[in-house]
Amino acid sequence: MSAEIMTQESTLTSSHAMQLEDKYGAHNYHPIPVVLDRGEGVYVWDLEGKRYFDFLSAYSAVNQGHCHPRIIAALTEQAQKLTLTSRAFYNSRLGSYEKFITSFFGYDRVLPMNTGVEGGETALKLARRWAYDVKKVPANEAKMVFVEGNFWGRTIAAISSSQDPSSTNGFGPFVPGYLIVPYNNLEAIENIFKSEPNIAGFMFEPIQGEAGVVVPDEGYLQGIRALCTKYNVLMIADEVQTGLARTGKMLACDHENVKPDILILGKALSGGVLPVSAVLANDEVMMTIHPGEHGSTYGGNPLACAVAQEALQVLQDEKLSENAENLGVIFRHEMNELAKRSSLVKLVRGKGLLNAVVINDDEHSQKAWNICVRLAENGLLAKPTHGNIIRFAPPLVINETQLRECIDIISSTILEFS
Ligand code: IF1
Repeated sequence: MSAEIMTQESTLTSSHAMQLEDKYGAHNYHPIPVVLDRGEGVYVWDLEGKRYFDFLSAYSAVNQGHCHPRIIAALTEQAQKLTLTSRAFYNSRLGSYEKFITSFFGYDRVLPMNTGVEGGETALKLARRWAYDVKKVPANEAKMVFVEGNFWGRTIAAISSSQDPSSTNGFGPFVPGYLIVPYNNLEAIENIFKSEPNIAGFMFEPIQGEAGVVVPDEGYLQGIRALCTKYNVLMIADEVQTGLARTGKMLACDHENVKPDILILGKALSGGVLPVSAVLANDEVMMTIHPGEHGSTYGGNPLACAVAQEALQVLQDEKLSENAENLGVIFRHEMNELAKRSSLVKLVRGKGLLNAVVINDDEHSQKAWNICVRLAENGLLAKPTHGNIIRFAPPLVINETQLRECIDIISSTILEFS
């Protein structure tokens, strides 16, 4: 690195870093004005050395905590040996990783990809191909059912199922063959399954993340499972955000003991170290795709395999589901106590350590944003979704002492605005 750049790197200030992003980067985000430079466990530090509790966890991608030593060790060891071969050849990590992850979640096979939305696209292609080859749906007639309020990424196929103008405006035309039903409504699902014979799959989030941590009624997941089985429709669980111990179980579907036909994982599958996603299914579905019909340059690369296997092992070894379950109960209880003292707290909802506080204000008001800016000043990072909903999702390695310190920060900050 040249002396000039080294000098620049060592004296870079947050305001300069923000100016650089503003001047040279696309304006496809509106970040909270904090420039993060280092992360360890539940903490991140900005360029001036100020420490924060991370209560967003990169949208549940660092469930194991920032820069987990075991995951970093797996990364650095593999990175010095072999990082990428493409799937034109076998590699020494993929088969053992595939055996590990299919056993871990109880499926016959896995199709390794990179991002969560690639996982969703893969599930969509698998469902359609299964519909034509197994369910015998007429060519190009396969339908997919999604739910209102869904979010599974930013590609054209993903936003084609969205009703959110900020996701869809100016990006049409959209993918055909999609049907939309209300979330948390089993009757609506049965009605559409009865009326439409060519449905390939029903894709849903067990808890809707981006919609604002929307938790469905008890029994919703079992109801979906029963209806998908009854009407021969693939149950496709998008656990990119809810999976991997976040909601207090290894998978959110585990809360109702249901097993989807296609499981989509991402985010924390790599512990926040590099993009890794995976689609799991049994042979009847997975073997409908043949050589050369799907994949990606990086899908199943040896570096991703090494990291993902260690990231999963860490979740299990450190009992992060149990920790999320136990600390989530404390968090929601204390937020409900806060609601008794502040009319700003309209509603508290979530499972495990995926929680949200609905601020009692118009969705378009700046209040939730201003609370998050103030939280940052008070040493805790969070960001609103859909205007007035603040998501609180710390790394699952957080301990009770740290959680209670964060509860104090959140409570005192919200009371400042009350
Ligand atoms: C951004 C939101 C969260 C997801 C679920 C698939 C994906 C996501 C349930 C796609 C991704 C990310 C996208 C990220 C911010 C974040 C997000 F606010 F955008 F909506 F978490 F709620 N399924 N969610 O939540 O995974 O392709 O991104 O790896 O776009 O800024 P991806």
